Amino acid sequence: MATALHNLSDYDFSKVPDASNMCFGIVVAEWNSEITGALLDGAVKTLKKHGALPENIHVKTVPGSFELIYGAHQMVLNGGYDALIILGCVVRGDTPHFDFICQGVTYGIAKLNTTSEIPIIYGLLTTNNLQQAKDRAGGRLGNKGDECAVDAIKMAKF
Ligand code: DLZ
Repeated sequence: MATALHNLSDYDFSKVPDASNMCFGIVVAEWNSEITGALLDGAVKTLKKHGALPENIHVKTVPGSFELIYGAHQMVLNGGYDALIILGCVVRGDTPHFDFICQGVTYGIAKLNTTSEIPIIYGLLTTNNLQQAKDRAGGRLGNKGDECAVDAIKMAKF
């Protein structure tokens, strides 16, 4: 969780394994694309910083966060990945829709983690407003995409 005391982009570089022999899949939602685009930029940049080759980072887009489950499942079935990252942003609205999407994606990705042979890193921002999302997508609290990339490398090595 990002807080005033924890920046999502802060980590110990020396504790992250070399990623030059690893292959990553990223599924990114088009909804709130200003935010998810920034998350994607952060994730790709951080994977490359640790040696991942551009040709070993495969990005697929889906319409909204709910489709991240299907997208990740298809990438698992395609095979060839050491880890996957899902990136989405759900902003609370006036109806309970927010809760259903957040719960659905969280449950779906959690289940996929127990049934797949590779780890799937959870990069879903669930915020009360757009400003909270901006703060966590390269803003004052860092970039959730950076955090997901570091976690993907560590879990690929796990
Ligand atoms: C419908 C919807 C709404 C209201 N809000 C968001 C959102 O904030 N973030 C997001 O990624 N997707 C949203 N969606 C779209 C759903 O995730 C999904 O794409 C549609 O319900 C179709 O399955």
